[in-house]
Amino acid sequence: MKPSVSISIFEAPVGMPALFSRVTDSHLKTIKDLGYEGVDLFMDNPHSNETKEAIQKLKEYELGVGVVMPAALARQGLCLGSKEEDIRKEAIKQIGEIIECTSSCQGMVSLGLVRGSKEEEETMEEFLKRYFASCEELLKISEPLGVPLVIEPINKLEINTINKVSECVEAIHQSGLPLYIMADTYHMFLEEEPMIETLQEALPLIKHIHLVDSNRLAPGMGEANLKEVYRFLKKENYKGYLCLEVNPLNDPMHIAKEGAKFFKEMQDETV
Ligand code: LER
Ligand code: MN
Repeated sequence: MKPSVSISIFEAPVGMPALFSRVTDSHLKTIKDLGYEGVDLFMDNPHSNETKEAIQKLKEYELGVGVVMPAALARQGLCLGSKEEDIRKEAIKQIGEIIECTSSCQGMVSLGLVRGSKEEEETMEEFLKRYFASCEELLKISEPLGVPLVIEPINKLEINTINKVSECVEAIHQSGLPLYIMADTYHMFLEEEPMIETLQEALPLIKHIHLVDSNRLAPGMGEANLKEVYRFLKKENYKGYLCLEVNPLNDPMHIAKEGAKFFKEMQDETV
Protein backbone atom coordinates (compact mmCIF):
# COMPACT_ATOMS: atom_id res chain seq x y z
CA MET A 1 0.00 0.00 0.00
CA LYS A 2 1.39 3.34 -1.04
CA PRO A 3 0.71 6.51 0.97
CA SER A 4 0.12 9.65 -1.09
CA VAL A 5 -1.29 13.18 -0.79
CA SER A 6 -3.49 15.42 -2.91
CA ILE A 7 -2.06 18.45 -4.67
CA SER A 8 -3.48 20.89 -7.20
CA ILE A 9 -1.66 22.23 -10.22
CA PHE A 10 -3.56 25.52 -9.98
CA GLU A 11 -4.30 27.69 -6.93
CA ALA A 12 -6.84 25.53 -5.09
CA PRO A 13 -10.07 27.32 -4.19
CA VAL A 14 -11.28 27.17 -0.58
CA GLY A 15 -13.15 23.91 -0.01
CA MET A 16 -11.20 21.87 -2.55
CA PRO A 17 -9.47 19.03 -0.66
CA ALA A 18 -6.00 19.64 -2.04
CA LEU A 19 -3.50 19.25 0.80
CA PHE A 20 -0.98 21.29 -1.19
CA SER A 21 -1.77 24.02 -3.66
CA ARG A 22 0.64 24.19 -6.63
CA VAL A 23 3.35 21.72 -7.61
CA THR A 24 6.43 23.52 -6.29
CA ASP A 25 9.86 22.13 -5.42
CA SER A 26 9.28 22.89 -1.77
CA HIS A 27 5.95 21.00 -1.70
CA LEU A 28 7.40 18.00 -3.53
CA LYS A 29 10.43 17.92 -1.25
CA THR A 30 8.15 17.93 1.82
CA ILE A 31 5.98 15.17 0.36
CA LYS A 32 9.01 13.04 -0.45
CA ASP A 33 10.78 13.70 2.89
CA LEU A 34 7.68 12.62 4.82
CA GLY A 35 7.73 9.25 3.04
CA TYR A 36 4.79 9.66 0.68
CA GLU A 37 5.18 7.77 -2.59
CA GLY A 38 2.86 9.69 -4.88
CA VAL A 39 0.15 12.27 -5.38
CA ASP A 40 -3.40 12.67 -6.60
CA LEU A 41 -3.44 15.60 -8.93
CA PHE A 42 -6.20 18.20 -9.34
CA MET A 43 -5.90 19.24 -12.98
CA ASP A 44 -7.93 21.83 -14.90
CA ASN A 45 -6.11 22.53 -18.16
CA PRO A 46 -4.07 19.60 -19.54
CA HIS A 47 -2.44 21.88 -22.16
CA SER A 48 -1.04 24.55 -19.84
CA ASN A 49 2.67 25.00 -19.17
CA GLU A 50 1.91 24.65 -15.46
CA THR A 51 0.53 21.15 -16.10
CA LYS A 52 3.49 20.11 -18.25
CA GLU A 53 5.94 21.43 -15.65
CA ALA A 54 4.04 19.71 -12.82
CA ILE A 55 4.24 16.31 -14.54
CA GLN A 56 7.92 16.83 -15.25
CA LYS A 57 8.67 17.81 -11.64
CA LEU A 58 6.79 14.79 -10.26
CA LYS A 59 9.00 12.58 -12.42
CA GLU A 60 12.15 14.34 -11.17
CA TYR A 61 11.11 13.70 -7.56
CA GLU A 62 10.15 10.10 -8.43
CA LEU A 63 6.63 10.60 -7.10
CA GLY A 64 3.92 8.53 -8.75
CA VAL A 65 0.55 9.81 -9.90
CA GLY A 66 -2.41 7.88 -8.51
CA VAL A 67 -5.49 9.64 -9.81
CA VAL A 68 -5.89 12.82 -11.83
CA MET A 69 -9.01 14.67 -10.69
CA PRO A 70 -10.89 16.99 -13.03
CA ALA A 71 -13.13 18.33 -10.21
CA ALA A 72 -12.41 21.93 -11.31
CA LEU A 73 -14.42 21.27 -14.50
CA ALA A 74 -17.46 20.42 -12.38
CA ARG A 75 -17.04 23.79 -10.65
CA GLN A 76 -17.21 25.38 -14.10
CA GLY A 77 -20.56 23.65 -14.68
CA LEU A 78 -19.35 20.83 -16.94
CA CYS A 79 -20.77 17.39 -16.21
CA LEU A 80 -20.92 14.02 -17.88
CA GLY A 81 -24.55 13.36 -16.91
CA SER A 82 -25.88 16.72 -18.03
CA LYS A 83 -29.27 16.82 -19.72
CA GLU A 84 -27.94 19.59 -21.94
CA GLU A 85 -26.24 17.86 -24.83
CA ASP A 86 -23.71 20.64 -25.53
CA ILE A 87 -22.55 20.64 -21.88
CA ARG A 88 -22.25 16.83 -21.87
CA LYS A 89 -20.26 16.90 -25.14
CA GLU A 90 -17.93 19.64 -23.86
CA ALA A 91 -17.34 17.65 -20.64
CA ILE A 92 -16.46 14.55 -22.72
CA LYS A 93 -14.08 16.62 -24.87
CA GLN A 94 -12.25 18.21 -21.95
CA ILE A 95 -12.05 15.04 -19.84
CA GLY A 96 -10.89 13.14 -22.93
CA GLU A 97 -7.98 15.59 -23.17
CA ILE A 98 -7.22 15.09 -19.46
CA ILE A 99 -7.15 11.31 -20.06
CA GLU A 100 -4.65 11.76 -22.91
CA CYS A 101 -2.45 13.91 -20.66
CA THR A 102 -2.74 11.40 -17.80
CA SER A 103 -1.38 8.62 -19.99
CA SER A 104 1.99 10.43 -19.88
CA CYS A 105 2.23 9.92 -16.11
CA GLN A 106 0.70 6.44 -15.74
CA GLY A 107 -2.23 7.68 -13.65
CA MET A 108 -5.95 6.98 -13.59
CA VAL A 109 -8.72 9.54 -14.10
CA SER A 110 -11.57 10.19 -11.68
CA LEU A 111 -15.15 10.55 -12.85
CA GLY A 112 -16.36 11.86 -9.49
CA LEU A 113 -17.83 15.33 -9.19
CA VAL A 114 -17.80 15.62 -12.99
CA ARG A 115 -20.71 13.20 -13.27
CA GLY A 116 -22.95 15.97 -11.88
CA SER A 117 -26.37 15.82 -10.25
CA LYS A 118 -29.63 14.55 -11.71
CA GLU A 119 -32.59 16.86 -12.28
CA GLU A 120 -35.26 16.63 -9.59
CA GLU A 121 -37.99 15.41 -11.94
CA GLU A 122 -36.00 12.57 -13.55
CA THR A 123 -35.21 9.08 -12.31
CA MET A 124 -31.75 7.85 -11.44
CA GLU A 125 -31.97 5.40 -14.37
CA GLU A 126 -32.44 8.29 -16.82
CA PHE A 127 -29.45 10.13 -15.37
CA LEU A 128 -27.23 7.04 -15.29
CA LYS A 129 -28.07 6.27 -18.92
CA ARG A 130 -26.60 9.61 -20.01
CA TYR A 131 -23.67 9.35 -17.60
CA PHE A 132 -22.68 5.87 -18.74
CA ALA A 133 -23.11 6.89 -22.40
CA SER A 134 -20.49 9.58 -21.69
CA CYS A 135 -18.27 7.04 -19.90
CA GLU A 136 -18.50 4.78 -22.96
CA GLU A 137 -17.21 7.64 -25.13
CA LEU A 138 -14.35 8.25 -22.70
CA LEU A 139 -13.44 4.53 -22.62
CA LYS A 140 -12.80 4.73 -26.37
CA ILE A 141 -9.98 7.15 -25.51
CA SER A 142 -8.79 5.65 -22.21
CA GLU A 143 -8.66 1.95 -23.04
CA PRO A 144 -6.12 2.12 -25.90
CA LEU A 145 -3.99 4.37 -23.67
CA GLY A 146 -4.24 2.04 -20.66
CA VAL A 147 -5.70 4.74 -18.39
CA PRO A 148 -8.25 3.26 -15.95
CA LEU A 149 -11.35 5.35 -15.25
CA VAL A 150 -12.53 5.35 -11.64
CA ILE A 151 -15.90 6.45 -10.30
CA GLU A 152 -15.92 8.08 -6.88
CA PRO A 153 -19.04 7.75 -4.71
CA ILE A 154 -19.55 11.18 -3.09
CA ASN A 155 -21.81 12.10 -0.16
CA LYS A 156 -25.27 13.55 -0.83
CA LEU A 157 -24.43 17.04 0.43
CA GLU A 158 -22.18 17.45 -2.62
CA ILE A 159 -24.02 15.51 -5.32
CA ASN A 160 -27.29 13.55 -5.67
CA THR A 161 -25.98 10.59 -7.71
CA ILE A 162 -23.95 7.52 -6.62
CA ASN A 163 -23.51 8.50 -2.98
CA LYS A 164 -22.57 5.06 -1.70
CA VAL A 165 -19.88 2.57 -2.69
CA SER A 166 -22.56 -0.15 -2.70
CA GLU A 167 -24.61 1.85 -5.25
CA CYS A 168 -21.51 2.30 -7.35
CA VAL A 169 -20.86 -1.46 -7.46
CA GLU A 170 -24.40 -2.04 -8.66
CA ALA A 171 -24.33 0.78 -11.24
CA ILE A 172 -21.03 -0.44 -12.72
CA HIS A 173 -22.30 -4.00 -12.95
CA GLN A 174 -25.49 -2.83 -14.63
CA SER A 175 -23.56 -0.68 -17.11
CA GLY A 176 -21.44 -3.66 -18.16
CA LEU A 177 -18.56 -1.22 -18.74
CA PRO A 178 -14.94 -1.73 -17.64
CA LEU A 179 -15.05 1.01 -14.99
CA TYR A 180 -13.58 0.94 -11.48
CA ILE A 181 -14.16 2.52 -8.08
CA MET A 182 -12.23 5.13 -6.13
CA ALA A 183 -13.50 4.83 -2.53
CA ASP A 184 -13.20 7.84 -0.21
CA THR A 185 -13.54 7.05 3.50
CA TYR A 186 -14.69 10.62 4.27
CA HIS A 187 -17.76 10.12 2.07
CA MET A 188 -18.17 6.54 3.34
CA PHE A 189 -18.19 7.74 6.95
CA LEU A 190 -21.13 10.03 6.10
CA GLU A 191 -23.00 7.51 3.96
CA GLU A 192 -22.34 3.91 4.92
CA GLU A 193 -20.84 2.98 8.24
CA PRO A 194 -19.65 0.30 9.01
CA MET A 195 -17.16 0.54 6.17
CA ILE A 196 -15.47 -2.86 6.24
CA GLU A 197 -18.39 -4.92 4.89
CA THR A 198 -18.88 -2.48 2.02
CA LEU A 199 -15.18 -2.40 1.19
CA GLN A 200 -15.09 -6.19 1.26
CA GLU A 201 -17.85 -6.42 -1.33
CA ALA A 202 -16.46 -3.68 -3.54
CA LEU A 203 -12.81 -4.70 -3.34
CA PRO A 204 -12.59 -6.40 -6.76
CA LEU A 205 -13.59 -3.06 -8.34
CA ILE A 206 -11.60 -0.73 -6.09
CA LYS A 207 -8.46 0.64 -7.74
CA HIS A 208 -7.82 3.62 -5.51
CA ILE A 209 -8.65 4.92 -2.03
CA HIS A 210 -8.85 8.37 -0.45
CA LEU A 211 -7.99 7.60 3.18
CA VAL A 212 -9.51 10.56 4.97
CA ASP A 213 -10.94 11.01 8.44
CA SER A 214 -14.53 11.99 9.32
CA ASN A 215 -13.56 15.70 9.48
CA ARG A 216 -11.73 15.59 6.14
CA LEU A 217 -8.35 15.71 7.85
CA ALA A 218 -5.55 13.13 8.10
CA PRO A 219 -6.30 9.65 9.49
CA GLY A 220 -6.29 9.82 13.29
CA MET A 221 -7.47 13.46 13.42
CA GLY A 222 -11.20 12.61 13.40
CA GLU A 223 -13.58 9.87 14.43
CA ALA A 224 -13.43 7.25 11.67
CA ASN A 225 -11.79 3.95 12.57
CA LEU A 226 -9.17 4.09 9.85
CA LYS A 227 -6.76 1.80 11.69
CA GLU A 228 -9.34 -0.93 11.20
CA VAL A 229 -9.68 0.01 7.51
CA TYR A 230 -5.89 -0.03 7.07
CA ARG A 231 -5.58 -3.45 8.74
CA PHE A 232 -8.39 -4.83 6.59
CA LEU A 233 -6.81 -3.57 3.35
CA LYS A 234 -3.42 -4.93 4.38
CA LYS A 235 -4.97 -8.34 5.10
CA GLU A 236 -6.72 -8.28 1.71
CA ASN A 237 -3.41 -7.51 0.01
CA TYR A 238 -4.59 -4.17 -1.45
CA LYS A 239 -1.64 -2.80 -3.40
CA GLY A 240 -2.91 0.62 -4.47
CA TYR A 241 -2.52 4.12 -3.08
CA LEU A 242 -3.98 5.42 0.17
CA CYS A 243 -4.28 9.11 -0.54
CA LEU A 244 -4.68 11.93 1.98
CA GLU A 245 -7.18 13.94 0.00
CA VAL A 246 -7.73 16.33 2.88
CA ASN A 247 -8.40 19.95 3.71
CA PRO A 248 -5.20 21.85 4.31
CA LEU A 249 -6.81 24.20 6.89
CA ASN A 250 -4.11 26.81 7.38
CA ASP A 251 -1.33 24.36 8.03
CA PRO A 252 -0.81 21.71 5.33
CA MET A 253 2.58 20.81 6.81
CA HIS A 254 1.02 19.86 10.15
CA ILE A 255 -1.63 17.73 8.45
CA ALA A 256 0.93 16.06 6.17
CA LYS A 257 3.00 15.20 9.27
CA GLU A 258 -0.03 13.80 11.10
CA GLY A 259 -0.75 11.59 8.07
CA ALA A 260 2.87 10.42 7.94
CA LYS A 261 2.69 9.58 11.66
CA PHE A 262 -0.41 7.44 11.05
CA PHE A 263 1.23 5.56 8.17
CA LYS A 264 4.45 5.01 10.13
CA GLU A 265 2.54 3.62 13.10
CA MET A 266 0.48 1.30 10.90
CA GLN A 267 3.47 0.12 8.87
CA ASP A 268 5.40 -0.68 12.07
CA GLU A 269 2.40 -2.54 13.48
CA THR A 270 2.06 -4.84 10.50
CA VAL A 271 5.72 -5.66 9.86
C1 LER B 1 -15.14 15.17 -3.84
O1 LER B 1 -15.74 15.46 -2.65
C2 LER B 1 -13.91 14.39 -3.60
O2 LER B 1 -13.81 13.61 -2.68
C3 LER B 1 -12.77 14.56 -4.48
O3 LER B 1 -12.13 13.37 -4.76
C4 LER B 1 -12.88 15.54 -5.60
O4 LER B 1 -13.08 14.95 -6.85
MN1 MN C 1 -12.27 12.02 -2.69
